[in-house]
Amino acid sequence: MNVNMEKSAYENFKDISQDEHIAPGTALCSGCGGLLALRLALKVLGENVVIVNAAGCFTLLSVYPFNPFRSSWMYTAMACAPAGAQGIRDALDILIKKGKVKKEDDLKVVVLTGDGTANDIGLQATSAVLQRNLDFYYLCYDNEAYSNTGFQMSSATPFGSKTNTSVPGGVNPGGTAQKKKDLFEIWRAHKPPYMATIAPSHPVDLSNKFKKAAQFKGPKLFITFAPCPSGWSFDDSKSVEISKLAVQTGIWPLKEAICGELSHTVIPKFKPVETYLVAQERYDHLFHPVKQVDVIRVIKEDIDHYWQPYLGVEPLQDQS
Ligand SMILES: Cc1ncc(C[n+]2csc(CCOP(=O)(O)OP(=O)(O)O)c2C)c(N)n1
Ligand code: SF4
Repeated sequence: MNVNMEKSAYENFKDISQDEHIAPGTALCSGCGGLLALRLALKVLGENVVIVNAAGCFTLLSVYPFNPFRSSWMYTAMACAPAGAQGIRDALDILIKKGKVKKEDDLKVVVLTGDGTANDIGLQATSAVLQRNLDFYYLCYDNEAYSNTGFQMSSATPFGSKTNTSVPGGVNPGGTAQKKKDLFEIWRAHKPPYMATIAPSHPVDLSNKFKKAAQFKGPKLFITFAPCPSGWSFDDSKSVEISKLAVQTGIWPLKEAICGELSHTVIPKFKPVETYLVAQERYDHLFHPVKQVDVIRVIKEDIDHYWQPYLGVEPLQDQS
């Protein structure tokens, strides 16, 4: 496959379009990091888009009779957004073939889901469309829990954090005991043409990835870091700061895989991960009343284990 590796389309903030494809004043929380990522993504994708949105927080964007999008939008159950996308893609292809829709009026089909849908309840339908090589975008806003229903643990919830179903205390002072599922690698095993992780604090990186993805026919995955002031308990003005910390500490790698070939688009500064953890109340129990040294060490080791094969140095995080 020919990949256009020319000079990046976006070099700085000024290159990002001033056009807005989603209106302000929605029912989502102020400071929602996932919403910022969606807003930036739509600046690249444009108006000729149909969003297929599985049940979750973002379902509240379109509440009849109001709709903040310039584009089309369809609601599905958690389990079946990719199946909805398949139906829409097939219908568009048939209408274009019959001459009832002009080729230039074709729509990009974009599945929009939370991490609960992406990792758990909707995984089977996703695997099926990957195998069928459906031409679509998949944007998962990873707020690391089932937020819309009260912040319950999902399989994307990070080790050591607190959710309302993995409350620290008693025999489990460290909170969530399970490790986060690796959705990126699950997708990579299906060999889609384009996959990337993104973060709302890195809009130029995000924009370039959406631009690059447009060259590929087939499934295109985007997993965005999605700071959630309500569930993670931090001030809603701090979302971009927390997103930056996630990238700089190495806990949220910014990467892409083109036809399976992996590369990192930002090499972190490896700031101590504590700077990221202390900024959110969902990690308070790791520092008060007793510092959970063993849990913090595991979090640091996991960052090191992730990055060592690519950078070949150790330890990246101060293990003290
Ligand atoms: C099969 C099924 N189980 C449970 C629900 C209830 N439900 C609606 S939204 C939601 C949370 C979705 O979590 P996630 O995909 O992470 O998105 P977020 O809420 O974080 O935006 C749940 C559990 C549902 N709609 N369908
Ligand atoms: S609960 Fe979190 S993910 Fe949901 S709208 Fe609010 S900030 Fe966004």
